[in-house]
Amino acid sequence: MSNSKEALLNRLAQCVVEMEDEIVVDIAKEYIENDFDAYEGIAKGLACGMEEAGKLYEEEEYYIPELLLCSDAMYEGIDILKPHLKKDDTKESYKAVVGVVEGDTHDIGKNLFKIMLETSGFEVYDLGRDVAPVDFINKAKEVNADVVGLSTLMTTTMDNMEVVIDLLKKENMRENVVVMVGGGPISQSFADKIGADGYAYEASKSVKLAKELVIKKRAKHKEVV
Ligand code: B12
Repeated sequence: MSNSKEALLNRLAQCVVEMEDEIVVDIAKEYIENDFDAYEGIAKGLACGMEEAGKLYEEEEYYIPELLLCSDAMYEGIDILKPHLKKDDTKESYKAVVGVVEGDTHDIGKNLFKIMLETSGFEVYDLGRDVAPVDFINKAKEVNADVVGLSTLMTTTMDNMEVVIDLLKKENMRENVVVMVGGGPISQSFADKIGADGYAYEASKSVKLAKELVIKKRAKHKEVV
């Protein structure tokens, strides 16, 4: 079989869809041995496979057990690719607090967002899933975070993003942090409505934006001081 980059990316995605948690390790190793970019392997290979698995669930071809096996395969692949991610050697240090909002336990997208931030030079504090609003605030305060990244996959929990933003305002912290939001039901218009700073449809597209927003915020802060 061809081992072009495109072919290997397709096979990484296919392994996730087909729950191949052993073969995915071999393909990921082959991908790295060919000197292909690990970041793309995750974003354009494994993550695409997980998105495809999500579609099969919606079409009732897959059920919960299949989905969990798909995510196992995705994480096996990530374990091989992650050590090969090129770290951004920026001199600036950036800190992000990330988590899935209260009531929601879907964390695959949040985990991808976290990996993308880490490769881009962010120090990431991951609060996990089903996180109470006050926990975001406390952690952001403790580490002096530049970014608070909120994820949710459910329409029933998306309003908890606004609760976090309101709490940041109440604690006089809103001007100091960039709030990024994302996940299935989130859109740019929802992000605008709740007063978030940034939204991205895909985790891989969000990191450049996160950095730009932090740089802008820091510059604004300097002007004020
Ligand atoms: C996998 C999955 C599960 C897994 C979750 C495993 C895990 N550890 O995450 C399991 C099987 C456990 C599960 C459980 C449930 N699920 Co479910 N699940 C899904 C499914 C099929 C795929 C989600 C996924 O992982 N996609 C792949 C990832 C890579 O995509 P993503 O999360 O969207 O992330 C990408 C972007 O959104 C973005 N992103 C994500 N977060 C962030 C954050 C920031 C800051 C940024 C910038 C970007 C970003 O970047 C990511 C990569 O590009 C979706 C349907 C779907 N197609 O989305 C339903 C879905 C989300 N689930 C749903 C439901 C209802 C449930 C349950 C309530 C079912 C039940 N009756 O028990 C429970 C949840 C219980 C709870 N309270 O949390 C519904 C939600 C409906 C709604 N109200 O909106 C959905 C939409 C299915 C449906 N159509 O009914 N689920």
